[in-house]
Amino acid sequence: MADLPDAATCYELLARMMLIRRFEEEAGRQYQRAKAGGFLHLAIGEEATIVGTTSVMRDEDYLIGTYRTHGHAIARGTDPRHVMAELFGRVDGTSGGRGGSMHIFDREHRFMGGYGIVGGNLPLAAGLALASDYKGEDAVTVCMFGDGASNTGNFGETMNLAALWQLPVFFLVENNLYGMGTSVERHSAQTDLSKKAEGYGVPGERVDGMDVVAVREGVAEGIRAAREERRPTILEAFTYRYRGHSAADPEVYREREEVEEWREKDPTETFARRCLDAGVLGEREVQEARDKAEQAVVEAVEFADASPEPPLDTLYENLYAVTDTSGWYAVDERSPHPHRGEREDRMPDAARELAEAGAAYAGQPEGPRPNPAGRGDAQKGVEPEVAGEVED
Ligand SMILES: Cc1ncc(C[n+]2csc(CCOP(=O)(O)OP(=O)(O)O)c2C)c(N)n1
Ligand SMILES: [Mg+2]
Repeated sequence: MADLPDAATCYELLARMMLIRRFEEEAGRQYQRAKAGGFLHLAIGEEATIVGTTSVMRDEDYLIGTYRTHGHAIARGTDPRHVMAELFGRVDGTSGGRGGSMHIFDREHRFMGGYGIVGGNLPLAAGLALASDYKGEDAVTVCMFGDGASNTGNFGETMNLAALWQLPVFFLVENNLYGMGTSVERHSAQTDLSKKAEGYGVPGERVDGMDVVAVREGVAEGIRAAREERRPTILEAFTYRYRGHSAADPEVYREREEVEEWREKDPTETFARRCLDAGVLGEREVQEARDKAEQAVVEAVEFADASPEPPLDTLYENLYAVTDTSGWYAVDERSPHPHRGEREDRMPDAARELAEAGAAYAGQPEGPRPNPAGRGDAQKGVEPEVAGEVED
């Protein structure tokens, strides 16, 4: 077992883990009260993996995660009040209340999100690392993702480029044994996830993700290799989420006994006990960390509750408009009524129209292809385009 660090560091690790635990419990409670909308994925049980990782990062380093990242942002230094306000959809949230639980983002603390697409953060992590390299910066990007995400195409593509371009990136798989309700044995042919990127040139190790000190040591080495040797590596941390995948999960895929077994390894309680037994922390300090966590979370809820909803007339702010006619611009121009092709009961008509137009065009000379969907005001409906007509 890895040695305990000094008392101040132990206190900090414990206090962070306790804060995240309390925050997550409260987030779950507020969700039940319908204060937070959308989806809610809690990381209760995964605190040692989160805090162990961030505790050895420099301020200049980047962290990028998944949709289970309230704790990651807090561990990185984001004010819990702003995280809670984001869950509540309020203006003082980290994304002005626009992102919600899955899209916590804090550029100041270099926490780069918060992504709902499983595995979607992996190529972005490589991009961040490439940017650091390009600019001659020392920063390392730490990319955290789940066991399920290791099955995505993004995983292989990212590992390949990370190794090929010797990017300053470090990967951490939060292996909580399940991707939603599917166990690792049922979703991954290679169950040793630390080996999964080896063929791409990214070697890996495994670590006890319930032991904050062990995670710290493993991550410190991975970050060092990335920073000093431009050598990306992967660390598989074994952890467990005590709650369901999201707030709505009947948990029929696992036995109560299994959850109980992992509860014995509770990362905050086992670490507190270890610090006490070693005489590194006293009962008073442990209680103080608990009390401070409680206070911070009470304040976070009060703050979030007092923060206003974003005004309705700001609805179209902060959206991308890639060209004149795409994205929000088109939405802005349209009425709220269902448009052609949007009503399910009329889908066959719209589909037939498009198919007929396509069939009519088949075998025609080369040239711009008519697009029936792009003609006129879609609301009023359009006549099917036929062969010979050319888009203007
Ligand atoms: C590309 C994509 N496919 C499927 C989903 C639906 N989905 C949401 S979470 C999840 C499980 C991911 O599991 P894992 O990567 O192990 O992360 P964990 O939830 O355990 O933290 C799936 C399949 C999604 N969000 N994105
Ligand atoms: Mg998982």
